[in-house]
Amino acid sequence: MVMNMRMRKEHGLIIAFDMEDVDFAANLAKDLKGAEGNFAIKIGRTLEMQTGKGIIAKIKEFSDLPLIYDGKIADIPYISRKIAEKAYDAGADAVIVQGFVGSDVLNEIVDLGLGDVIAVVEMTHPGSDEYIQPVSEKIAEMVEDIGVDGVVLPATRPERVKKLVKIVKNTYVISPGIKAQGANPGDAIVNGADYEVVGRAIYEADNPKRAAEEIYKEVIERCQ
Ligand code: NUP
Repeated sequence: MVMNMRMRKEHGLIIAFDMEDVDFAANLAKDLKGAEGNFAIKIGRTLEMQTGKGIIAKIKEFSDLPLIYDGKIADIPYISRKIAEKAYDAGADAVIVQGFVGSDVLNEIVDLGLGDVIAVVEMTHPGSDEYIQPVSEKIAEMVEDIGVDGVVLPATRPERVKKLVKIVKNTYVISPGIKAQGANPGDAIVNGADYEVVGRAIYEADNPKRAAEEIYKEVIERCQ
C-alpha cells in the first residue's frame, strides 16, 4: 500500500507523463527520483491506456514523487466517483476533474476524502475561449466554495491566471501550456500560480532529466 502525499501550495514543476512507451516512462520516473528541484508527476490517459491503472502504482513507486492522475474526469457523479476511486486506489495522490460538470460531481469526489482533488477552471487551448472562458470565473467561485485542493489555470493566458488566482485563494494552482503550447517557463508562476506543468518539452528532450532540472531552475529564477 503506497502512502498518500498531499500537495502543498509551493513552487514546483509537474512533469506530464503523456508518452506511450511504458519502459521509457518507468526509466524517467527512476531518473527523476534523484533530480534537483521540487517535482511532481502527472499521468495522462495516453500513458494509462497502454497498461491500465497499474502504471500509476509503478510510476509512483519508481519516482517517489507526488502523483496526479489526469483523467480529466467529466461524467455523472456516480461514474466520476468510480473513476476517482480506482485512481486513488492505484496510488494517485490527486485526481484532475473538470470543473464545468458542476458541483455535484466535485462534491462526490471531495467527499471520498481519499486524496487531493484538482479542478480544471480554464483550459490552455484556443477552443477554451468558446465555451469555458465565459463561465470560468463562476467555475472558480464554485470550486473555491466546495474546497477543492487545487485548480488548473492556463499558462498560455497569464492575464487569466492573474485574474482567477484572486478567486481561488485557498487552493494551489497548477498551470500547463509551457513551451510546447507557447508559454514561457515562469509565465504562470509570476502571475500567482504555484506549479507549472511541462510535458513534451521534457519527455521529448534528448536528456529528459536534465531538461526537467533546467526548466525548473528557469521557473524558480523568474520568481526571484
Ligand atoms: O488546460 C489544460 N491544458 C493542458 O495542456 C489542462 C491540462 N491538464 N493540460 C495537460 O497538461 C495536458 O493534458 C498535458 O498532459 C499537459 C501539457 O503537456 P505539454 O503541452 O507540455 O506537452
